[in-house]
Amino acid sequence: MRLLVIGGDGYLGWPQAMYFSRRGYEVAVVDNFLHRKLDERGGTESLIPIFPLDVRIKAWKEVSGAEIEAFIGDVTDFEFVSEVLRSFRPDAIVHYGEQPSAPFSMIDRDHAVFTQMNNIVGTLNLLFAMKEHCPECHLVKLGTMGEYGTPNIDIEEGFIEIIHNGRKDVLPYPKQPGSFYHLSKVHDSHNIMFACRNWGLRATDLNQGIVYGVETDETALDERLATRFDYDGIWGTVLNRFCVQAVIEHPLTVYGKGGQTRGFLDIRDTMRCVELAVCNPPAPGEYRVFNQFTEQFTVRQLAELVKNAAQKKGFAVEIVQTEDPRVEAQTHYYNAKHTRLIDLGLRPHYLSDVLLESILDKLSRYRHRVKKETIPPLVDWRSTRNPAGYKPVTLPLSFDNKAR
Ligand code: USQ
Repeated sequence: MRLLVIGGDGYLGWPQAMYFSRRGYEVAVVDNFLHRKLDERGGTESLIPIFPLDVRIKAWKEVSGAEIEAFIGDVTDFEFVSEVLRSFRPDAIVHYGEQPSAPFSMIDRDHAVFTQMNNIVGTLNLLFAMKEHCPECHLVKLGTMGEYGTPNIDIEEGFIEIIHNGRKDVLPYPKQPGSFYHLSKVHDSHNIMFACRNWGLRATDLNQGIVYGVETDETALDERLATRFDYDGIWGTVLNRFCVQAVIEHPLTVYGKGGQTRGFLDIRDTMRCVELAVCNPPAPGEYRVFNQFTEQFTVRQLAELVKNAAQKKGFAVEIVQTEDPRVEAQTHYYNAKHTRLIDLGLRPHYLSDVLLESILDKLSRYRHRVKKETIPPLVDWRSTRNPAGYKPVTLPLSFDNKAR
């Protein structure tokens, strides 16, 4: 099977490409190095050193004997996407290639516009290119649990049955996202659903929760295969941030009351969930949604778990309640369904003390690389002013097309 991973240089995309390659798929990756570029511009950096894509691909060949092809370019460029699909002819496309950060999208107008243009135009181009060059191909698109927000009722997997004035229908679940980034994923979902209905394309929208973890079976094979690990106030997600904070004995930054509840999953389960989606494609014309997470936690629960694991390792860790920079419910009802991937065969890796301790062990080897000044959350959801001199972004960013 020919599989294209868009965003194949990223935190999830790179391990996903190796995961499929190891299992006999013919894999190609697409990337424009957006995250590496934005790191350079913003002074952020992966905690774990990451090697240039060409070095990664060579190392993978050495270690596994398998080839991964690379297409360097931007999916907001329609000619480029068309050419990739025309020449590679994928059976499935795994689309990770978007700007992934909510705080980034809330910096100011520039960053909101950049996020939505980059994400929505990229996905729309892909849909048109699929229609033209590979209409049978299965699109597996990374969406987010954040599309739903935090409603005061159970969250279903994509659709909800509604009875209104005596009539019944199954309709898309209401979307109440909490940032311009999460909104970009909502808009993508609508465009993908429309393309399936209108053109008979097939797609799986994976509404993924917050991923944590440093290692997969493949990244662990060689240090040149490591994936990125972000911990700063823009790119780092909550549990990964807490783990890095713990190993430098920085107080754990719980925003507000810490009752914010979200779905979480281990990075190794992301790999498997995407494989399950790819191996069980929907029918032509079908648009389906899987809620991709394995457990729910509040932010405070996570802070307590990290604190306990860190204390066992001898780190002196405190939890501080800082002012919440986001506009979000700090305590709320949350019960999201997530059975469809389990039904397909997912066996989750649940969060445990042992796992947390092994993550802390690994991270502590790199703690000298932490840039403490990047940890505080500087982006204020209530303000439309760029708070800390983040450089303006415009599309398209100019990229040198080297596999750096
Ligand atoms: N939070 C803290 N302290 C921190 C960082 C975050 O209390 O130091 C809180 C936030 O206020 C929020 C929650 O933790 O309530 C989650 O924040 P996050 O930064 O870990 O995650 P989020 O911004 O929602 O976005 C991340 C990924 C995104 C993905 C999404 C899945 O960046 O790409 O789509 O998780 S989900 O959250 O399910 O929508």
